[in-house]
Amino acid sequence: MYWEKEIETMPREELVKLQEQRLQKTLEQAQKTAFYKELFRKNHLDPQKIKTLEDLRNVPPTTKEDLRNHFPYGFLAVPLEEVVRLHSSSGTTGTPTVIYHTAEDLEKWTNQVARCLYMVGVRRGDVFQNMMSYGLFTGGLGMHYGAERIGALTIPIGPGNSKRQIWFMRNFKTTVIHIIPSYALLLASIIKSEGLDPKEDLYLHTLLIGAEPHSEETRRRIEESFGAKAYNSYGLSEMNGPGVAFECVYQEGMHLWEDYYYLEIVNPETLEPCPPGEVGEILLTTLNRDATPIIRYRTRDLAYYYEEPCPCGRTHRRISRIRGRSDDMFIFRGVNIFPIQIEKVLMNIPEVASNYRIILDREDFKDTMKVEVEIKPEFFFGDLLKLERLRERIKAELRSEILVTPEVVLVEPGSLPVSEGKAVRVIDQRKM
Ligand code: ADP
Ligand code: K
Repeated sequence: MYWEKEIETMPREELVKLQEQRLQKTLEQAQKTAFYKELFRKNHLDPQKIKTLEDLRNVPPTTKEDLRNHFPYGFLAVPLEEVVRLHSSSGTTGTPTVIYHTAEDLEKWTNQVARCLYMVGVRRGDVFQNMMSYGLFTGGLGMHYGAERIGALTIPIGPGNSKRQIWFMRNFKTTVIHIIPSYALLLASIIKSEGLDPKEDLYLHTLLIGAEPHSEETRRRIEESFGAKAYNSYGLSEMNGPGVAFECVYQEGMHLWEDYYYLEIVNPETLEPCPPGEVGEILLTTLNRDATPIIRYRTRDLAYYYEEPCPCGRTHRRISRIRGRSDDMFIFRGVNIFPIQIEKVLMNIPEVASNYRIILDREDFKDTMKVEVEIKPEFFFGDLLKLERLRERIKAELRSEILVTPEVVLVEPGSLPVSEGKAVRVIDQRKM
């Protein structure tokens, strides 16, 4: 039932000791990076005096902006010859945030993912179809190696092309899939439209769902449609990717692997620690990685942690489902998007007036994005054909920035509501 019993069920006092030991290593590595060397100096911090996790609270948190501003090598702690792979966060263009891995880092990440999969019953003999995108996105390769480590037959099919997915699932008798929750519901409806019953005509026992927020109700619907178990999987590329926290078979919170990360949940305004049960921002410190140490990373993800031990016997603390984000990033079909990316594109197009809004919705289990754009009067009341070309151009430029194609609607100047306070740009009507 455990992949690594000793570590997974380690008494908490020992676990904390292990964390403190590994923190030393992280700080040592951090000192080799341009970014942290400067941060310690500026804040008069002597990393050798940071012994406990309490001391760590004196170190200012690291943000995504920091990672971006110190592109490409500001966070690199090993000689480039030791780096064997890099990954980068999805949905953000311009300067990416890059995470480097040594061979040993990858080995540890593989183990971390294997631990998650084993926990929910994936075994040798399973057929694992990975419907997450391969490439820079960590959901593909990250899960892939973990599944192979367990010995499951792993199919690196990637996302999309539902008919092909279904063909593979039927012909190779797929038992486990890794999938974005919104796509899981869509896939179930496509299976039904092919005249098949996802409960009877497939061989699935487990779905691993992650990369975007979803509710307990969505999970139940997924489980009912497929007649299989669905487990919540949380991760982010800055902290490796999948494998950061994962549900056990009790499906009540996700175990965050504390031998890999130091977990803090803080008030996003004051950065004061939150008590168990109170929602705050997740801050993570890497404890088991050499190439890219990151200290107190502001994930912007909101969740709370459980204090009670889990009946499964694992001692690593559980976090709740992600309740939302403390910034304005939204996640559309698994891709992270900041409204500012859309704004940047629109404001570069001379015909576009100053107001726009983004409407997210869900139709037939499929997420939709509509961008309504006010057009300057001299262009709006002109040639219809020109207007249609303008619409196509806006669509194409948005696509190249955010990597998904929204529906674009051009509207009369002054027709979109203006808010009195902070502009409301994103209207999210998707029920989680
Ligand atoms: P990934 O490549 O794993 O999507 P990214 O760094 O692109 O990693 O995106 C990570 C973000 O995706 C997280 O910070 C979080 O906002 C969101 N996310 C990932 N997994 C989940 C999950 N299980 N529930 C809710 N949100 C999630
Ligand atoms: K994501």
